[in-house]
Amino acid sequence: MKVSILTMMPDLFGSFLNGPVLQRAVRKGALSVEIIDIREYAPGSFRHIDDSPFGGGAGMVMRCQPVLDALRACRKLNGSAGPGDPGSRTVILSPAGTPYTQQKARSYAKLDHLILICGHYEGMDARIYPHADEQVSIGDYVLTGGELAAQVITDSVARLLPGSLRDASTEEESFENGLLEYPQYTQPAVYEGAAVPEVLRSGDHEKIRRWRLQQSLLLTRRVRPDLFARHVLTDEERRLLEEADAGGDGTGP
Ligand code: 6GU
Repeated sequence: MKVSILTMMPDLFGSFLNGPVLQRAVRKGALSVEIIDIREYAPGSFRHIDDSPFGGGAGMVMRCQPVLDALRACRKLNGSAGPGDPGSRTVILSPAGTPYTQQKARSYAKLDHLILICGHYEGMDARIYPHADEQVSIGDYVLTGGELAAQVITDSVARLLPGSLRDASTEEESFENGLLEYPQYTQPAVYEGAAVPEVLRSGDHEKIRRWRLQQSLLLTRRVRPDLFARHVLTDEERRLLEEADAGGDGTGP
């Protein structure tokens, strides 16, 4: 797939593009990333891409013309159509967007072309938004611009592409089943008096599976009650929780 990132700050992407997951996906031919400098679409000697808002107020607003000319050029170059095109999606990054989730990452990973538009300043001219499919936010805090959000999204999509990761480990990790991931341990078996749970050294794969699932459930209930409330418990999961609440460790019969 191709990810096109429209930004006024192309320099912020240098080291990001050279990171291991992206490089691996690019080498495997699963991904290409293109950075488009919106400023190159602002004509004239000032090349101003922002202006003061109608109606007054502080700050600057991104102008329609440079953003939309950059978007149209990007679509033409990649053979993508506008909103509603099933193979491509145009996303404006904004703290006022809908929350970004693993589910969205999975749906973006199926696209041929993902276009990310980085917002800046106090926002964009409202006439830009209908040219995109959606607005997305990466969390309830305000960033100076959408560039970090574009990197977050590109990273989370790239690692889902076939061949990006060394092993096929994306199915068991946090969020994929609606739960946080269980705790992991490696050598040594005892570090500064802290021992690895005995069950993990038992070699009993079924016991280990149950213990991990139980730990996932307990962790999610404790630190993410919102996720836990949305999770539909299987019979086994209900049993494992009851057992834990009664003092068991998930390794019983
Ligand atoms: Cl996508 N952009 C900005 N500027 N701030 C954010 C955000 C995006 N998501 C959370 N905060």
